Amino acid sequence: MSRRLRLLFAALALAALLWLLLAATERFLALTQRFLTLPIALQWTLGVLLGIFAAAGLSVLWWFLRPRRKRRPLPVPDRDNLEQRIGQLREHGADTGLLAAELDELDRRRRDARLYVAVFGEISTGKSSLIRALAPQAQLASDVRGGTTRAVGHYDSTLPDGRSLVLADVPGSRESGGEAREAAAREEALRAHAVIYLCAGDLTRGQADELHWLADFGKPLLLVLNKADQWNPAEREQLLAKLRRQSRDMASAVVAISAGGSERYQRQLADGRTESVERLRKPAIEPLLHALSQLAAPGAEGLESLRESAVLAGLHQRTGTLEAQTRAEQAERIVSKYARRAIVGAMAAVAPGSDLVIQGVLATGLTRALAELYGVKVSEVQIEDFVRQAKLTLRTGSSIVLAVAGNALKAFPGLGTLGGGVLHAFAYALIFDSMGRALAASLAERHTLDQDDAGARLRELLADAGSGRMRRLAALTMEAMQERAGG
Ligand SMILES: Nc1nc2c(ncn2[C@@H]2O[C@H](COP(=O)(O)OP(=O)(O)OP(=O)(O)O)[C@@H](O)[C@H]2O)c(=O)[nH]1
Ligand SMILES: [Mg+2]
Repeated sequence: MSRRLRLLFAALALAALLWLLLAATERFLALTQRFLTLPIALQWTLGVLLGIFAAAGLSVLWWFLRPRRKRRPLPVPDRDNLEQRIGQLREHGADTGLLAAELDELDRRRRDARLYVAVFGEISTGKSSLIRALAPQAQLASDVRGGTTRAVGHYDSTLPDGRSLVLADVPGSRESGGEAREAAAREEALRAHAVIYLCAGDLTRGQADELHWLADFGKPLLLVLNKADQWNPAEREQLLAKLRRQSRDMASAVVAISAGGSERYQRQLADGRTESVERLRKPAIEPLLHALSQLAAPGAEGLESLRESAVLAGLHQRTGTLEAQTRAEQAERIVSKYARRAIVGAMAAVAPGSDLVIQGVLATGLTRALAELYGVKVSEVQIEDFVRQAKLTLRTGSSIVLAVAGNALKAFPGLGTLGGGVLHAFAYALIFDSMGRALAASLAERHTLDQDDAGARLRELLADAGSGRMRRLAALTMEAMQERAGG
């Protein structure tokens, strides 16, 4: 758009605005005049109503613009309840060693009463270098290559105010393929009383997420910009201001430091040759020491309850994951058991070429067993409905199931040697496996027997001929048929 045209539009908009303003003023004056002519009683009523209206408007505005309260940490589970859940998992054969060890470590550190501070951040932000600056006697590896620190290490350090700390050096996060090390780093961060979050520039999306994650657990945090030597003072201030905005309500202080690290330079030798030398950069960490003193002021005991809450909240999540995994494994065993029974039933009752019909008793038993596993209450009517629906689905999907089974027979020649009826046997393995998996997934996600959801999953699974799945079902069919022949 040309400049002239833009000017014209601006002038027109201004004129329209002025006209609106005039009209509004005129209207306001006219209304005031009419208001004054009203009887006193009516003036009061109208005045009060207008007052209420204005107050309501203002409070809505305040609600939108009010300063946001501090982030609320995740709810903390009750320890007894957590121990009970872990005990139940153990009874079901789950490996709860790590969860129990976490609880032991929680108690050990409480008795120990030392102040733990974890240095956390992405790979190569200078965590190990910072610990070397804070604990000069410590032996730590650091390197330009990311992923230098492979395991959590603890180092004793003393602050200038005489307070002693245990610093935890952890593997850097967000290393590709380093998921297990990252999980170890996160667990250590939750175990510490406070966390120094190290970055070396403004926060990426992933780093901001990490910071939020720590803050959600109620961790006392310092956000520290390392490698400050790489920026000039103006850039550094700009970065710090941005980091303060990004970490509002989360970090109790944001400071810039230079942890040191090493640098290479070329040295001129007397004979004219040059050689490359590595030397340690001098650390400059005063602002951090100051912030750390303030953060550590309440001492290990003062920060213990926050630490305990964070560890328990972390354990609650890990227990939940293990519960889901254990239930999924149990569901798998149930599904296999019923699929096997369906195969055996098919061999006994189905003549080759006859239609596929879901064996009602088995389907009902499968549904009931899975509902019980997922703690979902289902009535007989609901189960009957589900089985009826599954039968209908199968009636229209029979040809697909038989086609999938036929292909499996070609893909696994071993199946063919089992003789007549194997096509139907495999079809029933596929049907019960699909029904069980559809139900289990739906129950796990919805916590109720949702016919539509389970039905949709069933239709999808009946047609799923993934090679891993086919191999598993072929093995199951073979096993069941051989067992039947043998026994
Ligand atoms: N310029 C500069 N470089 C630094 C500073 N601190 C550390 N470095 C360099 O950054 C690189 C990584 O340092 P490390 O201490 O290994 O970093 P880290 O966070 O422990 O790395 P991982 O253990 O791999 O996650 C090394 O090359 C250090 O020399 C600093 O203050 N300034
Ligand atoms: Mg390191």
